[in-house]
Amino acid sequence: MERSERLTASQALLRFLAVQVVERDGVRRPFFGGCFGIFGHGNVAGIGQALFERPDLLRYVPARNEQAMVHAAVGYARQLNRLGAWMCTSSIGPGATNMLTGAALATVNRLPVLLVPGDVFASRLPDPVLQQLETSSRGDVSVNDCFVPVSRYFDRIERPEQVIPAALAALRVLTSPTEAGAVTLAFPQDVQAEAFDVPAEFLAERVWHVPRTRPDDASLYAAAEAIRAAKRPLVVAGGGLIYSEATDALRTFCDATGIPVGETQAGKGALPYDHPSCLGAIGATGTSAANRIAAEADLVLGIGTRYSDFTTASKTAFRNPDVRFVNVNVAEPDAHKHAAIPLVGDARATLERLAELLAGHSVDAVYRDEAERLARAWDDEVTRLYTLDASPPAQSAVLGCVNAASAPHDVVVCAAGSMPGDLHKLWRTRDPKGYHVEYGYSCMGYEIPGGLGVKLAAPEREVYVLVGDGSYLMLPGELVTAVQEGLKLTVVLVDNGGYASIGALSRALGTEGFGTEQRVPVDLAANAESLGARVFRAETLDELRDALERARAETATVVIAVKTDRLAEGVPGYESWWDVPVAEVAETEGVLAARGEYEQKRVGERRHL
Ligand SMILES: Cc1ncc(C[n+]2csc(CCOP(=O)(O)OP(=O)(O)O)c2C)c(N)n1
Ligand SMILES: [Mg+2]
Repeated sequence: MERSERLTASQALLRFLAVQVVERDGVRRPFFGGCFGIFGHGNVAGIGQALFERPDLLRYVPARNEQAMVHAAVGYARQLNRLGAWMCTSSIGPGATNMLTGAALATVNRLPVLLVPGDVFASRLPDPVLQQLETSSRGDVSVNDCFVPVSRYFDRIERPEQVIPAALAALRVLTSPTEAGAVTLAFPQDVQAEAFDVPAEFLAERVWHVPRTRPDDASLYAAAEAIRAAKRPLVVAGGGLIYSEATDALRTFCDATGIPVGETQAGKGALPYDHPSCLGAIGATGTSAANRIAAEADLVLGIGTRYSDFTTASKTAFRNPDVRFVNVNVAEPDAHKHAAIPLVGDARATLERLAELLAGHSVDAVYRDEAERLARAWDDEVTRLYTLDASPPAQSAVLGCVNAASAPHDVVVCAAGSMPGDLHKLWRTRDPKGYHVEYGYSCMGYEIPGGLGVKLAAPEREVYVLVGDGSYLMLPGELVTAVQEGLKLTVVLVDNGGYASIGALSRALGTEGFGTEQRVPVDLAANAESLGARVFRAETLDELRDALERARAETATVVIAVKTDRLAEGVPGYESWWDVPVAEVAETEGVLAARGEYEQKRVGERRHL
C-alpha cells in the first residue's frame, strides 16, 4: 500500500512547495523564498489556515497591494538569476486581478513567480458569490481566466487531488530557463479546504536540475566561421547572459577576441563599465560608443537577448547592409530572430564552446583600438553629465552622486520614467548583479516592491531604489512592508512634479507636454515619513551627498527626497531613434513637423530577413 497523509489541498500544496530544491552546476538551494499574501474570502480559510498552522513551511510576508507583491517576487527571482521564487496568495476577484499586471511583468521579463489567486466555488452551490463575474454564455469562466495570456502555465484546481499534477507542472515551468514566467494556479475556495489522501512521494524533497543546454555542432561551426570572417563583429549582451552567470565567460571571450560589447537594459553589468571591450548601453537609450559600432557592425552576436525595440533602436541600430546575426539563446524563438544562425543553448556553455572554436582568433588591432577609444570617450561624457552643476540639480548629477555613494556590489533598482534611460546610459556598473532596471514591462510602481524583492534575495547588499514622483504615487505602500520586515532600502525619490519622460516625448512630438504635469502640490517626503521610512530632504547635490552618507549608516528603510526640474534639458540621445507613431492628420504645427520627421526616420527601419 502506498503511504499517504490526509491533508487539505492547501496543506498539500504548501508542504510540496516547502521541499522543492533547485540545482545548477551541482549547487542546490531551496527554490521558494516564501509566500506574499493579502487575505480575503477565497484564501483566508484555505491557504490561510495552512500557512497559519505550519509557519515553518514558508516565510509568510503580508503585503499592501497584490500587484506590488508580485513585483517583489519578480525582484527576488531576477536577483537570484531565476534560481528562486516566491508564491503569492490572493483572495478572489479584485485581489486576484490586482496581480494581473505583475503576472504580465513576470512573463514579459521571463522571471518565475507562482500566483495562487482564490477562485469561485468549484461546487457552484452558493453562486454568485461576492466578487464573482457572471457570464451568461459560460459557466466555467471567472476573472482568473484573464491570467491565461499572461501566464506561462495556467491551471484551475477543481478537485483537491488535482494539486498533484498542477504543482508538478508549475515547478517544471518555473525552473525552466526557456519557459520561466508567471505560473497561475487558480484555486477555488471550497477546494482549498477539501482533503484527500496525499501520497508521501508527493511530499518528499524534489530536486529540479537546471540544465546548461548546448547547441548542435553544425550550428556552432557555422557560427564560428561567420565570426572569424567578420571584420566588425559586436556582441549584444542581454539578460539571459546574466541569468546564465556567463559574465566571466564573456570576459574571457572578449579578452581573447577583442570583440566589443553593447548591453541591453537586462544585460547591463555583463562586463564591468571600465572593461576595455565594454561599450555600455546599446539602442534607443544607448551610448555613442555602442551605437556607432552597431551602425557599422557586419556581425551581431546576440547573447540572451530578445531584441526589443529599445535594443535595436526600433530596427535602425544595425545599418550595415550586409549585417548578419548569430544568436545564442536558450529559447528557440529568440535564437532565430533577425534570420540569425541560431545557437539554441545556455549562454555560458555556448560561449565557452565558441571560445574554443575561435582559439587564436582576434579582431584586427585597428578595430579593437577604435572600439576602445570610443568606450573611453563615452566615459568622459559620463563624467561630464555626472558633474553638471545646475540648480535644482540635474538628474544625471543625482545619478552620479548615487553611483559614487554606492559600493560595487550594491544594487540600483528602477523601472519607469526618465531614469531608466539615463541609468542605462550613465550608471557605472561594477558587478553583474549591481544593475536592476525592469524594462521589459517598464511598469510604474515596480521600483519599491521590486527593490524589496532584491533585498530579500541579497540581504548583504545595499539596495538603492530610484523612483520618480509619478511611480512613487502609484505604489508607495510596500515601504510599509519594508519597515515591517526590517528590510533596508535606500529610496531616492526624484520629484520633478510630473511625468518628465512622457512630457519630453510629448513635446518632441508636438503635443506640448499635455497631461504630464502634476497640477497639485504633494509632499511626498511627508507621505514616506507617514509610512514609516526615515526621510531626508535634499535640495542641492551637497545635501544629497550628505543624505546618502547618512543613509548608509541607517539600518532601516530610508527615503531621500530630491527635487529636480521637470523641464530641464535631459541627457541627450546618441545617434538613436525610437518608433513612436505621430498623427497623420493634425491642426498643430508641431505635430505636422514631427510627422514629417517621423516619416523620414521610419525609412531606416529594417526587417533583417
Ligand atoms: C503602470 C504604468 N502606467 C503608465 C506608464 C507610462 N509612463 C511611462 S513613464 C511615465 C511617467 C513617470 O513619471 P515619474 O515616475 O515621475 O518619472 P519621470 O518621467 O518624471 O522621470 C508614464 C506615465 C508606465 N510605464 N507604467
Ligand atoms: Mg516625475
